[in-house]
Amino acid sequence: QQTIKKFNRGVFIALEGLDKSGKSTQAKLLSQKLNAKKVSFPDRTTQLGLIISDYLRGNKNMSDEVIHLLFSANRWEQHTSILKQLQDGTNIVSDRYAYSGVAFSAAKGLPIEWCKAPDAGLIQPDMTFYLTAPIEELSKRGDYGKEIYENSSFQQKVGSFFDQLALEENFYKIDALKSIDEIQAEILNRISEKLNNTSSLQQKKL
Ligand code: T5A
Ligand code: NA
Repeated sequence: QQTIKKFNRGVFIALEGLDKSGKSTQAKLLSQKLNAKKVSFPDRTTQLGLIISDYLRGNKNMSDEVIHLLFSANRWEQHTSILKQLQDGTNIVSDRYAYSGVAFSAAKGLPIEWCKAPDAGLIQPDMTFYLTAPIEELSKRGDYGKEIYENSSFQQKVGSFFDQLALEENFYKIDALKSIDEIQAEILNRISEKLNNTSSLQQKKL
């Protein structure tokens, strides 16, 4: 927190990765450590979020294009609020963000540039942590398989698109098989390392 106070706005951290890689677990811990506001995508509390949730549970059919645009719109719904909080000096931790949108829809066969387009203009996270591990290991975790995307062959494809996106700057790959505490410590170390070496935070857009 000491390190973060030197900036004129809050820090924006995103957690990304395969299903059951531990994003929500880490997002919760991290938001406590950074005294940050936690946001989650999909945000299932809005009207759009409820439709998305129905789709994920297999209760509603939609074309790949339509669900992709809804996921993006569901991020835009929160954008003004995220921007405002960052400007007010609040740190934000996001449990998934636009990279999930791209990786999941690209894995269905939609062109990657098409997938990125509706998120263009959203604020870019200062750091994105990508939790990854072999699908066979993650699929042993609690509740796996309840939603439509949670099958191994699809998750493999999603993983290969995440690997591609993770080559972008400010992405940090994390071994999701480490213990919860080890992962948390690694994330916190990376954050202090980066912020100690940064004099001002640029506000970049996707
Ligand atoms: N999606 C999402 C899109 O297609 N497009 C988009 O634009 C977006 C935003 C729902 C789906 O939507 C897709 C991606 C998803 O398929 P969701 O609501 O984030 O996304 O899904 P959830 O089911 O909530 O979350 P995940 O399934 O991805 O799980 P998490 O958050 O990665 O994992 P978590 O923390 O809940 O942990 C899972 C289990 O593992 C244990 C936990 O205790 C829990 O039981 N665990 C560990 N076990 C051992 N070692 C560790 N280090 C562990 N960390 C956690
Ligand atoms: Na989650």
